[in-house]
Parts: sequence; C-alpha cells; structure tokens
Amino acid sequence: MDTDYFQHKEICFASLIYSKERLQYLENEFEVRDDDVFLVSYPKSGTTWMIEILSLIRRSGDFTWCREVPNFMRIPWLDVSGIGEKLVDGCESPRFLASHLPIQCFPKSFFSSKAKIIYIARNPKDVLVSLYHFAHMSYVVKKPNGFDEFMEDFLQGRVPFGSWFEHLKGWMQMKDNKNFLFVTYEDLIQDHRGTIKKICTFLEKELEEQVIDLIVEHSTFSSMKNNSMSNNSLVPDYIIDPKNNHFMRKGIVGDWKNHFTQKQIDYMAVIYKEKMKDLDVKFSWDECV
Ligand code: PPS
Repeated sequence: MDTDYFQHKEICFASLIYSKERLQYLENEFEVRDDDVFLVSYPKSGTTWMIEILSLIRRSGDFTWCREVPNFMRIPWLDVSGIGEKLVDGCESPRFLASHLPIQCFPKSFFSSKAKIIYIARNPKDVLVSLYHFAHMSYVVKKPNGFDEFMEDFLQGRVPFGSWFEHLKGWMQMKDNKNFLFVTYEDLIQDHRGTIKKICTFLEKELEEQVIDLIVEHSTFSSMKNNSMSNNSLVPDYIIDPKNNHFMRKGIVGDWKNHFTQKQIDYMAVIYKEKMKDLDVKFSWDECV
C-alpha cells in the first residue's frame, strides 16, 4: 500500500487518517473545555507511554481500564479523522486527549481556556531512529529509502507533523504558562516514579505512595509490551501491518548509537546547533546531539 501525504500549513500529514477538513475544524471550531487535558508530542517521543501513565493516574492506579480498553479508546487522538472524531465526541469530561499537532494547528479555543497540556519530547536522534523503524511497519509514514535519505527528510521536516525542531520550538513558547507541563522521555527513563509524581502534581491529583507504585509497575516497558490494550497491536491493520508490528520496539535512551555513522553524527550536530540557536532552553540531550 502506498502512503500519501497532503500539506496543511506547509506541514505533511498522512492522508490515510488525517484530513484537511478535520484539521481546519479543529483549529477554528473545536471547543476546548476548561477541564480538558491534552497530551501533545512530536511522533515517537513517548506518547503511548504517557497515555498509559495518564490512564493509570486518571483511574487512581486501577489497572482494570488499561487491561480491558485499548489505549486509543481511553485517551482518543484528537487529530485523527473518522474513528478518532467519534471517540473524541464520545469522550466524557474531564477529557484526556492526545495530539501530535504543532502549535500553529492546535485548536484556537485552547489559548483562551484553562485546559492543560502535557508536552513530551525526546532526543531527536532517538525519535528519528524510532520513526525510521515505525515507517517500515506502518502505512502512515512513507517507506524509507535507506537511513541516510530518511534522516535528511527528517531534518528538513518532510515527514508527518513536519520538522521536529519547529514542533518543539513552537510549543516551547508555552513553557512558562502554568497550564503547560514539559516532560521528556529521558526524564521518564531516568526517574519514572519522580516524573509520575510531577505529572500528578500538575494535574492536582493527590495519590498515595502505594498508588504511585502501581502506576510505575503497570507502565513499565515490559508490562505495556505484554498488554494488548497498550502495545498498539489492536491498531487497525490498515494503519500498522499486523505481521510486522514491533511498536514496543526497544524503549531505551541512546539507540541512535547503533544507527548513526560518525558522518551522520557530525552532520546532525551542525543542523541541530543551527536550528536550535534561537531557543533559550537547555535539554538533557544537547550534549549528545
Ligand atoms: S507514536 O507512534 O508517535 O504514538 O509513538 P510514541 O508512543 O510517541 O513513541 C513510541 C516509542 O516509545 C517507546 N515506548 C516506551 N519506552 C519505554 N517505556 C515504555 N513503557 C514505553 N512505551 C512506549 C516505544 O518503544 C517507541 O520507542 P522505540 O525507540 O521505537 O522503542
């Protein structure tokens, strides 16, 4: 099956599950509620992991929901047309919704609301590697013609949801807003428990230490990989090839070291420095990009 993209606001979207009509509706007409919580990310940054954590926080550590209901029904994807629309429409308040939208495409009504956003980011080198593998198993990213060419597409933003740099820089404009929480995949790997507690504080959700233990236990890589409701094996076949679904692939920091040549490391370092030069924020991965 061929993967088609269309452009909206100069950003690539996969025609298979996104549409211009939906994007225009979301930006201009979708009504954000004050008690909405949005999980926003560039693809392959730890979204599915956060969906699990937020599901568990929402149900105060009760694992039943995560064992019985697929993740895309627990926290629906705002941006996806068709089934996504129906799930969002049927979602009860307080709604928890996931989105990969860059800030310039996000519902305008959010910016005058009290709704919250949790933005998760990840070292772009690991995002690139994860996306490269995902492209081989899914129909929403064009099949790569080698890692080198895919890396160039990624760096130039010729992949779904556009440039990683622009996505991050756009959302970092919100960094000082009290309704915006910035977390990283690396934070979660390094301090799973502490990051969950930080998210609870942001959501004003007080949970006992034993409940936090349960949330940690049920959101580990192995727990999620073994749970068909959380490992994306129930994503429809026309989106991810069921014979080749390794969505829960490695779940580590630094897999880029197994993929990049020295030439690619040097090249990415130059591009990273140039694209990030105007952003006055430090990231844990700055030194190794
Ligand atoms: S998507 O398709 O954009 O929604 O992808 P996303 O969920 O953002 O990112 C997928 C990567 O997250 C890894 N993952 C995890 N890592 C550690 N622990 C847990 N619990 C976990 N859950 C998902 C997943 O394996 C993908 O990373 P890679 O590097 O490909 O393994």
